[in-house]
Amino acid sequence: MKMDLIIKNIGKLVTMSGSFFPRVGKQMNELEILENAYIAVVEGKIFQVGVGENYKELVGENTVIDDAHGLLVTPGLIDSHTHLVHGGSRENEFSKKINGVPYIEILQEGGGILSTVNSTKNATQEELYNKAKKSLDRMLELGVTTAEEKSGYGLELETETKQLEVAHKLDRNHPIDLVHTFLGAHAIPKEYKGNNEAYIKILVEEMMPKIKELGLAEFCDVFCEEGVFSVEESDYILSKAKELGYKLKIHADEIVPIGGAELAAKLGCISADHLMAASEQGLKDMADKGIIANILPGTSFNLNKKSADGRKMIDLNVPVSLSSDYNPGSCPSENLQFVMQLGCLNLKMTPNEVLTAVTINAAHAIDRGSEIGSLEVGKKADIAIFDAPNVEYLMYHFGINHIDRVYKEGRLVVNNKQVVY
Ligand code: IZC
Ligand code: ZN
Repeated sequence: MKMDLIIKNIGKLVTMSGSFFPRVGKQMNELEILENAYIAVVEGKIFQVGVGENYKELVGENTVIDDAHGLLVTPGLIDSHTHLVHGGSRENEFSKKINGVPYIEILQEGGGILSTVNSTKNATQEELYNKAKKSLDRMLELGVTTAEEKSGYGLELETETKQLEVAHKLDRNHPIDLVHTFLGAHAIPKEYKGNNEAYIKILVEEMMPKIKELGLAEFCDVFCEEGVFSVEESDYILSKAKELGYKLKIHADEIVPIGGAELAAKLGCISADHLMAASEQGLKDMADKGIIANILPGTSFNLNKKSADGRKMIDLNVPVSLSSDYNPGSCPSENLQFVMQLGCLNLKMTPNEVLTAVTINAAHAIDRGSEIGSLEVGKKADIAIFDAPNVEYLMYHFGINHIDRVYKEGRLVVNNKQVVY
């Protein structure tokens, strides 16, 4: 069999192989790293991974050979928590935030998420598309080849649908693959202030079934937080979502420890996200059930809060993933590499653990563990080539983009740090 593409002369190749389940504990740090390696690709999938000169027999007339010149190669990065599609921005709240006004207080005054709800309602599909496309290009240039994206800036059917439709169109047209999440339970709309019950009724009885019927979202998520949706409300919404066939995610214990982690374990969510304030019991429950802790260190950094205790979670055998949480409020940055650097600097995770958290564990956090997240035979040839000698260097030299080039399903989509698709 002759290949479409062979990447040869790879200095260090992190395969993440052997990851049928999310990695936990020591497995997050113990990685297969091949030296003087190659990857052979046919029809967008990995055909062979090896070392030395064995690739030569796979070279045909039409094989493209890419010489990696000794660089570091990893699976394409996966950003498993973003609020990608939204209108406007919130720099008008920036000085308030710097002066210490809490995130939740800004929301309760009608700003925050509700301000982005207004901007998203007022934006056309085309405006939303162009803005989100710019963000996706940035992500791709940073090595991200798959991302999750959430609705949640409509809080009524028409705008939630508009957001998700834009995301589906981007998924079709942009090299980054998107996984879709319905987050109608992101805030109580201002028309329903003080009347949560009425909004939750519409959400559960009208919006969730319709979004499912239209095939617009695979996951359902809730912002479970004091002053937003309580544990009881989140339990009710997610239980209904499960009955409708959604897979579950939850924004849990970001600010106040109200039992979001415990609820995630009880319901069997695929991931619980944030967890800065999660209780030890909640984390133990998550470890027992194999629920992924999706930590968002960029948000803690931007809100000037202590990060979730990634080190402790790994030590408790909770599978950990890391994501950007890219959104216009608590984390206005698409930079997953910076998040990785914070994973080491603030969460005390090792560079290998961090890389696991943004590849194979992130793939499992969006239920794509059998397709992406590792460089193994039969998986998608989503490949990041870094201008770095080893994994440690990626985290140590912080604040810059280390990507040299990126392949998405065997197609060169970033070259010399710039999109070329
Ligand atoms: O727009 O503030 N935390 N939701 C929950 C967000 C952050 C997004 C936002
Ligand atoms: Zn979020």
